[in-house]
Amino acid sequence: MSPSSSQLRIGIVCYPTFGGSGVVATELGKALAVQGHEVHFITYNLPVRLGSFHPRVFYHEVEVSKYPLFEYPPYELVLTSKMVEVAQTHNLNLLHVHYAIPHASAAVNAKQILAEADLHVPVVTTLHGTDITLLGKDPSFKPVITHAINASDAVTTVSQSLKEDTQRLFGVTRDIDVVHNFICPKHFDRPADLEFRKQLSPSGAPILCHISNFRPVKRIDDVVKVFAKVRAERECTLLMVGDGPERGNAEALSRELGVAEDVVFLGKVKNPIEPLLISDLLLLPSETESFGLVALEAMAAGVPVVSSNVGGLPEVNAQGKTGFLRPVGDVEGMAQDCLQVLDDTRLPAFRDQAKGRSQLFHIERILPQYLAVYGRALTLNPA
Ligand code: GMT
Repeated sequence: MSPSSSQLRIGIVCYPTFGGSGVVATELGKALAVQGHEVHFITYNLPVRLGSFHPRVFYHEVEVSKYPLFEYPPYELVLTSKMVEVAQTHNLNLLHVHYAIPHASAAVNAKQILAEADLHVPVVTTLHGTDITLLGKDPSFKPVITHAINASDAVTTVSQSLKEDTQRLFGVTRDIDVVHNFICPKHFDRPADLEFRKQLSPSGAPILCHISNFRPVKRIDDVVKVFAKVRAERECTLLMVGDGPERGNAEALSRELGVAEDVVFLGKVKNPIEPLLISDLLLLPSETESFGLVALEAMAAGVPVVSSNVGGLPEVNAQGKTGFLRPVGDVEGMAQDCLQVLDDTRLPAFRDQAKGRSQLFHIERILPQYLAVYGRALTLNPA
């Protein structure tokens, strides 16, 4: 039986942190294992969403030595060696790497080393966004990212918009498959923690929520400014979930704008579903967003989204149905949109439409698309 038609042994490389790319990679790996494939995560820390034991899932830690000569520890090289070792030991059929730098470039190097030992392991690269839209603008990475994209056996992007950005910024002409990010609806099938909601909003006033890594690209100041305008019109609470470099500024701004009493900074949480289940609206005014996984997660929790209209967000958030979209920085417009969504007579329809649309991104629709990409990469590289 050819590997493309049987159960596969797949190496998955991702960032193990809270970011969307790591979440997508981890949930994909778990879903592949449920289908009977063997999945080997290769990364420097246990992925946050991996959690407890899953049958057919293995974790291989990449440890960089602290040799004093290394002012900059060579993580990419150690990762490459680890991929080679895991591929040889577990007879991997395929490497699926998430994020171009350094994962895709390490993988194409590993593939070459393995080929010298007559082991043919195709590389599937999934581009997630900042690897293209932010790092792609940095000339110091460009040759390496371009090579990694061209030398991969298959490349996927998480939105049509990111595919176009990749072609434009890197002059890439090769085939790229768009495979949208996904949700596992069963994760959302649980009751909201009403005690938690009551603590945040004792009067029952709406809760607006923002979840991110608080990096400049998320425009955290806009979140606070939009909230201040909405708060001037009606009682509400802002729940800020996550942490990062912009948190201090956002805390200061909420004091400056006189809304600090109604803003709760929760910090990092392992899983955003709990705060989403007690929220009425997600605010995502990002500067760029290749997909906006958190917007999809909000929708799956029945929470409408007010977002910017950049990147892949229009592929997720449907104008006037699951929420609204505005140009980056349109704080006034976003505040108006929030008030419309939160209108008691309209909110239930927005909630239903958000949940309904999220089903288009059901893992059961997306997983076969990845398997089709794997199948093609394997056909190009017969063992
Ligand atoms: O948003 C971030 O800064 C994290 C980053 C990541 O690498 O995890 O997110 C990117 O990948 C996500 C998963 O595919 C996408 O949903 C996010 O839109 C994308 N972030 C940006 O494009 C800014």
